[in-house]
Amino acid sequence: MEKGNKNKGVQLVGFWVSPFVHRVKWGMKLKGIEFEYIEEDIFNRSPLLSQINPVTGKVPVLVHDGNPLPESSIILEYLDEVWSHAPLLPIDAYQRAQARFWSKFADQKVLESAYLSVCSKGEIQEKAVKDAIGHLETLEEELGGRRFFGGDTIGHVDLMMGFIAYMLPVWEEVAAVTILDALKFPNLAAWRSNFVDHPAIKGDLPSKDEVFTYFQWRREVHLQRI
Ligand SMILES: N[C@@H](CCC(=O)N[C@@H](CS)C(=O)NCC(=O)O)C(=O)O
Repeated sequence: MEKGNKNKGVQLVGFWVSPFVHRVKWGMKLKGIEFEYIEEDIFNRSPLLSQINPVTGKVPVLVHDGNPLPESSIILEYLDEVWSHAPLLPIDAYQRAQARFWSKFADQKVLESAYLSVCSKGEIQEKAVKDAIGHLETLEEELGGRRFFGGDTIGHVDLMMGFIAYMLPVWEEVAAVTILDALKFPNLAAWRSNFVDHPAIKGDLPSKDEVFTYFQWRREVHLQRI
């Protein structure tokens, strides 16, 4: 391994439709980090994944210089520390802490309720949709008229929210619900266009038809278990 070249020995183990994996891919593209992508079958875990992420067995896992690191938000922070150019998190400590707060909000509140609306029906689905809309109201206010949550450029919070831009519309279609109504959420609707039109994002989105088919199947599997 060549010393001093941070781009040597960078691998990302992922799954094509995972919103968590896309966050990391986009972060690496924004920073211009070269990496080898290794597709994993999450339904039939490979010995490699069991070896590099024995604790949760989930993707993404970044492998840098032979060192594995799971968890999308932690990987994004690691990218910022090792490849400090084009920072994803603000430099100011308070703003950085604020960004971490919103990233956690995206992960724990928005994503969970939005995904539950895909995997449920009846009252549970109604509540999930209501919760997701409530969380978007909070985000709409937080974003205001800014281009991105990161200001003029895509940052950590935008990457963590990225699923809203490209996956939520498909989830809404699969579940026959409306969560991000562009008339009700003009700031988020503008952000969504800015995000998906960004060169680092645009070229790295799975096809809508394939995403639709995948989540339609996921929905059926979940509904059969209820
Ligand atoms: N909190 C994790 C979530 C990762 C996650 O849930 N990954 C899914 C793919 S979308 C996975 O690997 N699932 C396989 C499993 O649960 O065994 C992160 O942000 O990286």
